[in-house]
Amino acid sequence: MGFKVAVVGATGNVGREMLNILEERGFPVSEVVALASRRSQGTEVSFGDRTLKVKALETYDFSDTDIALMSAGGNVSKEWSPKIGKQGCVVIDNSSAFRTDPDVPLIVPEVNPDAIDGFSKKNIIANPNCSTAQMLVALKPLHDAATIRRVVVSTYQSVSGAGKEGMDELFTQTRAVFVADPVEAKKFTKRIAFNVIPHIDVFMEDGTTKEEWKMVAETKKMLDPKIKVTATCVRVPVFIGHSEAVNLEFEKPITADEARDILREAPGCLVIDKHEDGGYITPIESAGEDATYISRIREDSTIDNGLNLWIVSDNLRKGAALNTVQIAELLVARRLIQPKQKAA
Ligand code: 11C
Repeated sequence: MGFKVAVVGATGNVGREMLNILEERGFPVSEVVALASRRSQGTEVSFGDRTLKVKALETYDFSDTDIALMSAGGNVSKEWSPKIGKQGCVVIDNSSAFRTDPDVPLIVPEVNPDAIDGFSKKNIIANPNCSTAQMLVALKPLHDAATIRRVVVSTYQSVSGAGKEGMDELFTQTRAVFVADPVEAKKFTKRIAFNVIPHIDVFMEDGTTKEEWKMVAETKKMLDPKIKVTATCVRVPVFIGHSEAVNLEFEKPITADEARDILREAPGCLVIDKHEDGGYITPIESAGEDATYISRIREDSTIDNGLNLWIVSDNLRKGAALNTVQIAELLVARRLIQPKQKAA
């Protein structure tokens, strides 16, 4: 049994990673189609040892395609996902366009797999923001054990979250600093090389940024609407891997040792927490890996039932492409989708 899968936005950071992960995990495909906007038509992308020529999204007929993995930005998704869904192709969308739509499930398979059942209303499933996804992989088992009341999170987000242009800007600015050329900021609002920027996505009316708002709204939708969340999202000069310092207040007592034992058994989590030099994870070690890493697990004695954690993951994988492919795997495992074209 194989599915016809289209990757929309196949030339971007996340689109390329989706193709890698489909191949690496042996997702049952009958055919893989790489799509992007008309101006990328003809570009070549890799799928395992094969080369795919990119086709134009605008002229592609989705009627015999089973699954579309979308990573083409919010505006493209708003226009195309409903049309693709109406053609009977299930869209798994990596943008923020449909995440808060009550008729669109927002899924991290380790967190809320059962919520996928409602997908057929629009044939769209949303993939969360990268910083929320990795945080919830770690928080879900702790919430089940001791009920989280409040989350205070500060993020340290890599430039790849802003796409290839973000990565190019860090590289170019770093080189410019070394050769004493003028440093130009285009993608980011201030210089990112040898700096940090407390601003990701647009500002909201109350002074938070949309990235911070997403962490609140998506946590409530996927984990528990009662949890209070406050976030500060910061861009740092790291190419791949988002890090998060998380302070948690629980309803019930939970020790650091108990949390460590729970997280060691939890799906998708890998605990690296030795109380010695280097006994913790940094983003550079998470790049190219699937796990959500948890380090620096310790009690916070300034509040009742408080814990601190350091959570790191590859934002292009668990934060985006991997989670999208895992959602597709969930659809298949639960027999919620059948290939349109039967094998000959
Ligand atoms: C960043 N988290 O690091 C963003 C990228 O809503 O899917 C993903 C934006 C989103 O810039």
